[in-house]
Amino acid sequence: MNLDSMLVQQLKQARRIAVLTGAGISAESGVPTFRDAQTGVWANFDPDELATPDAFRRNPERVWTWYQSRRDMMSRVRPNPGHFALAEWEKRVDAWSIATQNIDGLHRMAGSQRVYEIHGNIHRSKCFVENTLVESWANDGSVPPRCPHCGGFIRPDVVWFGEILPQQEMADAQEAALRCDVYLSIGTSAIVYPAAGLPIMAKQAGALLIEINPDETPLTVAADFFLKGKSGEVLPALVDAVFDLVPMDRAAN
Ligand code: BJW
Repeated sequence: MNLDSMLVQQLKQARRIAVLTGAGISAESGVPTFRDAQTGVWANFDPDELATPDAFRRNPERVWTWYQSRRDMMSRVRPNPGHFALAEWEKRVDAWSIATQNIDGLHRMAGSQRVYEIHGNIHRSKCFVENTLVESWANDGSVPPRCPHCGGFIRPDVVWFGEILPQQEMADAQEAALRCDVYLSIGTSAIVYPAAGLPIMAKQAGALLIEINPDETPLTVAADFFLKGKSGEVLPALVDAVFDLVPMDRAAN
């Protein structure tokens, strides 16, 4: 892969790196993105019917069942070379964090340590009434299951449209954006806010902004470097170039 030597030099000097990831980084693991015209989740399902608090109030059984099938699918997928490259990069810089919009848990599974899950995690559940995490519940056939504490419905611990993002995770993600030398936006269409504001925040605070995506996004005009391609191919090549690795070195670690 042809990588700009100026870019590689700047990345070699970077001490503080912050990352935003979106569905695209998990695409090569087999998790569908949201806005692909053919295979995207929202090409086949209406977010107003499935991914808002009102949708859950209107039809909790449908929403729970839909998330259950996505949870089953996400339980079977594994990290891809893009996730592993980021985990490798984290070990080699002073300050590093990933703010991910993904709910699949694949960054942690790949070994990344500092991960802010700003849209939640599908493998966790919480009470719709009390908004507290629920670890286990009676298997009495109720769909959705009921909170053992208050009897309210249990829902997936993900962030739906119109909902506030988890405050601590978002505050940490914002701080990382404001303090980094380099900000990487990877595999996101950069249209869902407030996540999409993070790369711009970083750029305005003086960071070098790099975008990795097969397609241009609204962020591309602001990026200092746009690396067109799949993250599972671009990221391993980038890590190899920045740390003078041959692919075997990375695989061996
Ligand atoms: C590859 C690849 C490969 C493919 N390698 N790349 C300001 C302005 C306008 C609107 C708003 C605003 N502030 C708030 C809003 C409303 C709303 C919003 O942003 N709407 C937009 C659609 C306009 N935001 C919210 O409601 C948020 N809450 C909020 O702001 O609260 C405060 C508030 C409340 C009320 C009023 C005002 C303020 C919450 C947003 C929650 C988003 N939830 C979802 C669902 C999560 C659960 C689930 O999975 O079911 O999160 S929606 C969906 O979109 C999911 C994603 O995390 C999110 C972002 O999508 P992502 O990851 O970018 O995926 P795609 O598919 O869009 O893009 C994939 C990219 O990958 C593409 O570019 C491909 O090219 C690329 N790609 N293969 C690398 N191999």
